[in-house]
Parts: sequence; structure tokens; C-alpha cells
Amino acid sequence: MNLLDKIKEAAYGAGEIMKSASGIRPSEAKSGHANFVTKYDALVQDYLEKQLSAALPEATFVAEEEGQEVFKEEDKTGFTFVIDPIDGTSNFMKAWRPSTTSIGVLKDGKPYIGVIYDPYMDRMFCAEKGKGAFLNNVQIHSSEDPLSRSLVCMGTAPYYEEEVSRSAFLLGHWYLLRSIDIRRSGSAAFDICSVAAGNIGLFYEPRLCLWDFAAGACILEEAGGKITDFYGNPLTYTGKSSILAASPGVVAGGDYLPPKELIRL
Ligand code: 2AM
Ligand code: CA
Repeated sequence: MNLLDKIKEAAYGAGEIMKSASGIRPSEAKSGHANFVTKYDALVQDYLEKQLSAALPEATFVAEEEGQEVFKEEDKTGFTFVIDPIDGTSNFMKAWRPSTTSIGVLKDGKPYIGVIYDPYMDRMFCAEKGKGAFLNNVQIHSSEDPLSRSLVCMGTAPYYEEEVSRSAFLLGHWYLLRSIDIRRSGSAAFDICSVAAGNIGLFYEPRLCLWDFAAGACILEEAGGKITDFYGNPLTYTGKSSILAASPGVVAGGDYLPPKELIRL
């Protein structure tokens, strides 16, 4: 079995743990507003670390529930797994869908493999650098529609200073006037996959952690889309960033970057 297949198998296993959950309660409050963690986040992460270190023993790990937010020097060379065991924890607690498992592999600090699995709808998104992006083994392509004929997904960034979420909503109105409409799923990893699969033309969130976007970046780029920060700069994959994930149609139309005066990061 190749590395991608082993990672997919681990993601299917993580999905079984998520689907087996009952009586979900937040077990600890993390810092910031609405920043929850449940015992399942830790259970899935432990499971994934075991499976993935067996699949690629030389790799290092950056994982959400370890609390490490930034890249260490050793992660800049060789292979690094960047894991969000459950992306969309608030959704998970409320049985609102989707929630996903997100597993990225960085090679020398750049996206190399992305696997994102939504166990509730059995949607397996994956990509490997240079080999295309797939949803349940069917190749996917990001949309050629312009912004005016696209849906836009937003992230609300509820965990940070009030002005950051206010800015997210102001940008929502700015995009609403230029697109078909706005959507909010609650899982950034899933939203990036939705841009990759052609359902959504653009996704933005003012501040995301590396594990929220590392796997999605690989999937989106392999599907022909573009991922940058809010100013259109390439991502550095070293820690938190604003995220703008756009389809080729939206990029080709121009004027899709948020106006600088509305941005608070
Ligand atoms: P999570 O569910 O894994 O925590 C929702 O706005 C998106 O933002 C989710 O993908 C959520 O991931 C992510 N997110 C970004 N920063 C976060 C933070 N500090 N705390 C919780 N979720 C965060
Ligand atoms: Ca998470």
C-alpha cells in the first residue's frame, strides 16, 4: 500500500471513531471564545498519530491537540504530518454537519499530500502533489465560474478579538453583493475542499491554524484553485494565516481580493 492509501485508511478509521461518539460534551475550554475540545478530539488524534507514524516513521507531527501552533526548525525539512483530528468541533458537539478529519503532509515545508474525510457523508477528498485531486476516487476540478456566478463560504473566526469577527462579517456583505450568496459550514477544511470540488467559488477566514488549511491547500491546488492570504500572498506554512481559497474562474475575473480597509487580522 502506498503512503496516500495508508493515510486514507487512517482517515477512514478516524471517521469510525467520530461516528461512534455519543453524549459529546466539551471536556476542556481552550483559550478564547467558543474554543472547545472534546474527548474525541484527543482520541482521534492519538489514533492518527499511531497509524501515521507507522506509515512514515521519519515524519514529525504538528497536531492541533498538542497545542503546538508554530513550525519548529525540524519541520522545515523532510516530512511533517499536519493534523486536525476533528475540524469543525463545534459542529461535532452539536451533531451539525460537516466535521472532518484533516491530514496534511508537508515535504520540506510545502504541501505534498492532503487527505480530508467527512465520515457523515462518506466524502473522501485527497491529493498528492502533481497527481491531481480526487473525491471518492473521481478527479475533481475547481470551478471556471466568475465570482458573480459563484457561492462564497465564510469563516467567522469566533475565537479571536471582536474586530476580527466584525471584519469577517463586513467582508461577508462585500462578497454577498458580488456573488450568488454566502454560506458557512463550520469546517474550514471542508470549505477548502468545496472550492476544490467546484461547489464554492471562494472561501475566506481571517485567521486559521496550519492544521485547518495544510491538507486543503494541497487538494485545492491540485484541483486548479489558488490559496493565498487575504492580500494575495503565497502561504508560508509556518503557522497561523488569513486564508483565501479561490477557484480559477474567480481568479480570472480579477477584483476578488477583499478591500484592504475592511480587513482586520
Ligand atoms: P476546529 O473546529 O478544528 O477548531 C471555523 O471557523 C473554523 O475555524 C474551523 O475549521 C475551526 O477548526 C477553525 N479554527 C481556527 N482557529 C481556531 C481556534 N483558535 N479555535 C478553534 N477553531 C479554530
Ligand atoms: Ca480541531
